[in-house]
Amino acid sequence: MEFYDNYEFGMPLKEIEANLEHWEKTILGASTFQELERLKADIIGRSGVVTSAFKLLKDVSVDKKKELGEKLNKVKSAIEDTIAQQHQKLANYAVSERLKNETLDITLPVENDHFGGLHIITQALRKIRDYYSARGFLVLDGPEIETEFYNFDALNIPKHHPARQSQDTFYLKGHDGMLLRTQTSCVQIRAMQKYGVPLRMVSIGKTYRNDQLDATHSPMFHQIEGLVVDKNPINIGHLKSELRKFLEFFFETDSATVRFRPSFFPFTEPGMEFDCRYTKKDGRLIISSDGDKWIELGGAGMVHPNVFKNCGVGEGAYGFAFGLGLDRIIMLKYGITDIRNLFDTDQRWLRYYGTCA
Ligand code: FA5
Repeated sequence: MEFYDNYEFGMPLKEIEANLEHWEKTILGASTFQELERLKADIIGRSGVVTSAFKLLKDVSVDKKKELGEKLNKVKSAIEDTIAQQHQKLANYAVSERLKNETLDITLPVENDHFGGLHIITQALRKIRDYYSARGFLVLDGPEIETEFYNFDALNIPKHHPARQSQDTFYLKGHDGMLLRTQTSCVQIRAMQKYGVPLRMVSIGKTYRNDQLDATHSPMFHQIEGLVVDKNPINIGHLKSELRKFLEFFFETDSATVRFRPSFFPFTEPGMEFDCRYTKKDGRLIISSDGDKWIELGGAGMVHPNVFKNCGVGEGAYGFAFGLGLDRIIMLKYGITDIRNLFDTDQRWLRYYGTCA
């Protein structure tokens, strides 16, 4: 059955194209950011009509795939442009309304005695930096605006990899090959180029992905990257023990159990994801070897030989790398169920988590 006329598996392309004008009109009529976000999610979001149509392309004959893919991409970029246009219009309107109505009486007395403090992300980030620094790791920063070489090529991520598409990566308009880094793994490459082997480093910082904002995903989030390389053999046992020690430190427990599951990252061989045992108590998650459940925490693996080659590290190097989402482990530790809370400015919430003094 042809995708073009296939009504059984969602909205067919013909109907998508016919709907474009209507969608554009609706978008240009959106009067709030929420309405705009909802339209974006419904049309080009993760489960949006257009995204679902893209997924159907895999069942289409090869020669049709190119033609239909191009048509769908045209619709998608028209929708993206219209959303951006309306977003700008709403933003301009909001600013001018605010300026019209805003008056500030600086003679009013201060109503409370709360002063700013460190956000829990900053607190966690500093604690983790201190932990690794005390254990002899270099704590390194890397640029958030990266090149395709450091974010993808040097990490052995091939040109056709889906993560490279603009659906996942924010590219910088007018700056060919420049992007907002999607992972802190690029700092591994910079570090090996600069310091060579042996090397023990971590890097913690902001990363960006074109992900729809929801309870567990944010377009900007933080990652922790670790790398240990040496000329002497290093094996998966070292990796497991390193992760266990870190989890015991971060979750303030003296018994964490780590388990590996095979997974694929182009820059590791073998690659794996790691889980940790836990139990739930009073709505909070307690990491413990006695736990009856497993929670997934991040990705890891032995450094792929191509990565060593791409960094100019000679033969005979061994090493492991790991990566975790900092926001996610903070959420687990404090029982926070929505990542958006981390980026809100609700004073009551911030005070509860010890962020305001
Ligand atoms: C990576 O990014 C790999 N660089 C990790 C790695 C490093 C593997 C070294 C092997 C060796 P992944 O795409 O799975 O892997 O992301 C790692 C973590 O980032 C996830 O487990 C998750 O906790 C977090 N994460 C990913 N996307 C988001 C998002 N949109 N919002 C919040 N956290 C996210």
